[in-house]
Amino acid sequence: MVQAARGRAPRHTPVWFMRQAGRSLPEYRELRAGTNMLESCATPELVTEITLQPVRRHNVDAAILFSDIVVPLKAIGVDLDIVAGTGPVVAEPFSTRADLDRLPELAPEHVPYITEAVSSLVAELGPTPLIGFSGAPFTLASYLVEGGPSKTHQRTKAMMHGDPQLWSDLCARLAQIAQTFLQVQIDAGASAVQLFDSWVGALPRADYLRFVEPHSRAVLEGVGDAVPRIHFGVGTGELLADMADAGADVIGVDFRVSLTDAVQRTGGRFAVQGNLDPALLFAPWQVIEARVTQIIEEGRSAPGHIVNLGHGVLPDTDPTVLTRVVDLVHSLG
Ligand code: 1CP
Repeated sequence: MVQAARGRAPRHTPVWFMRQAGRSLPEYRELRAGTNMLESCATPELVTEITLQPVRRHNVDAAILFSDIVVPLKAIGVDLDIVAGTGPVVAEPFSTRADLDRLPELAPEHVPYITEAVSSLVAELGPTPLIGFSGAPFTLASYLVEGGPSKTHQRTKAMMHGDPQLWSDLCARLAQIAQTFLQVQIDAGASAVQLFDSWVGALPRADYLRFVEPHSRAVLEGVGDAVPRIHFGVGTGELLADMADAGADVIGVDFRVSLTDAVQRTGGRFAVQGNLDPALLFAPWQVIEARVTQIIEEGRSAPGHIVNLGHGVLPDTDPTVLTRVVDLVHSLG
């Protein structure tokens, strides 16, 4: 996985799945029963076991730390919870300059359980790389400003355009938090990192360049190139070149853009990750097989290709299908 991310030719095309740990696995549901999500994320033994489950079961080529993008926000004292079936919910959404006072800088001491979980995982995983991650400033800001998941991002866009200085100061603080959160995971032994700007596809390109790119760049350039950096968003076909240029080594591609187009749009200079539609895992096997084969073919035009979904595993996915996809990718060489 790391070889592919660096644009070198690995022995075989690597594969892992966003949200590979989680509700699609019965062993996860069993382990999580009775423990709330944020509590689980702060318990290194649970994090370690949940992170390892999909590696054991599917034989994927990378583990991703079991955590959440709001974990560092909770760690610095933001009053938020992860509500089952909804996602992150912020008790008092951010709207004014005074709210910045509720967002102190993140220090490694705020997240000792992350250092502990990553260190224990690196020891357990042996040669399998561990991917660390963080939410990107825009996606984190969206949860803080909207107060929870949003389809329209209306309050976020209103702040961005209505008070650009406040927006910029908020994102600069979130960039510090994201960079530190990634650095903690790198320092503890993560082999790669992924910056999730899941919802930034909601923006037109001009707004991305003006209001978001400088902050995401600060995060990616801030962590440097000690480990490969994957930059991912959903619905970002129009932003791929800019997201790649923001300081990524690998560009995450959702399922709306073909890998051929993604490679062309990023000038053939970046490794790509993706782009199987998670919903397609519910289709007959022949359909999945044909699509995976095509994605691997198209990925050969990039300097490196990591097979993944275009977004996270859907909760009611049959996990045996995921294992079959891994076997197929490995058999295709
Ligand atoms: O296996 C893995 O991929 C590691 C675990 C992981 C990751 C990478 C979780 C566990 N969350 C995340 C990142 C994350 N969290 C993202 C970026 C990835 C993406 O786009 O999917 C985002 C947007 C969130 C926010 C979030 N947390 C949501 C989405 C809500 C929305 O806005 O639509 C949800 C549902 C959560 C809760 C969550 N995070 C993770 C799990 C297993 C769960 C479900 C917890 C539960 O309810 O029991």
